[in-house]
Amino acid sequence: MKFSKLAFALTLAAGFVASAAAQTTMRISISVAQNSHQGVAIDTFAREVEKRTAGRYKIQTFYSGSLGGERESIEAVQLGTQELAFSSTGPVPNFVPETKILDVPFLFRDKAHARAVLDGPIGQDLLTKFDSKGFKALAWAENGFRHMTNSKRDVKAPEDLKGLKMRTMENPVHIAAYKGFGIVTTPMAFPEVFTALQQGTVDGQENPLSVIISAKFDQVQKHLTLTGHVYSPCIFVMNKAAFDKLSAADKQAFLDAAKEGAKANRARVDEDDAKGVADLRSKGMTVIDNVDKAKFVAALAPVNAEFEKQFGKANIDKIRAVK
Ligand code: EAX
Repeated sequence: MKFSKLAFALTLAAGFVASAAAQTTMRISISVAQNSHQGVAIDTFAREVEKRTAGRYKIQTFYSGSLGGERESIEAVQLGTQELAFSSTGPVPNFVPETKILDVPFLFRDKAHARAVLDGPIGQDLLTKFDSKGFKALAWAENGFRHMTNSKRDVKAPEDLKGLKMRTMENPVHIAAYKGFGIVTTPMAFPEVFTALQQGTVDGQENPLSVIISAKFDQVQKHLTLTGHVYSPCIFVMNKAAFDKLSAADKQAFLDAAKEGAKANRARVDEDDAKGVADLRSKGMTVIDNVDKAKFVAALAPVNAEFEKQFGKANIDKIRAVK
């Protein structure tokens, strides 16, 4: 009797320990809808973390800015009130200034170039810059090449952008660049953008096809131009202390899960880019898909000269030179 009681108590205790471990829950959020390139990223990440840690870690996923916009989530991760976030680099320079260079317009030739830079020494070195700011940056992922939409007119040449009131991300590089086009810039968190477009607070916004589609901006924007004016990276960030607490094997599991998330995310961006224009046309948008890119590049020459001064021409050239 005594023995079985002890055995029972031990079983209970073991069960308690096991279930306590299984109950380590962490949160990750995105500002866009679940049915998106970012939803795929965090859903894959959550599944992979659970699988790779045998269920000891559970990742709760939050979508559509339900825990706040990107700046707020990154802030929460830095403070440790939220363990993880997946975000575009839009608000990231406010926390890790070294990442600013990635948002320079017309820096990347195409997605393959951007991915090679982010996955190569330059991108991997940038990930380490998060450490001293209270973050562990797990992996780069992707938002995609950004394009302009508005409710006023077809934008066929850079002059057509002059005077358009556009929502921008809370990113100093974007704001400076779009002012260079003559755009009236209105920085705003993403969760407010749909309503701002609907109510005419702003005329337009710019985002990759993946975001335009998942946010249903076609319902409130008529004109889309494939300017591809800037590549928008995304990143998995984790609270540094929360990461440091993991065992070595679990750290690796989180890093690998983020890589899997990034892979699924990039594949979805490719899919959205392939189908996006036809999809948005079928929903009534006018799509200008044949702009003279060189004219847009030329319009930003003075701003780009500023960026070269600010970030170092050598650093910009080093990124451009990656094959
Ligand atoms: O990360 O704020 C933005 O325009 C971002 O591209 C969007 O939230 C997806």
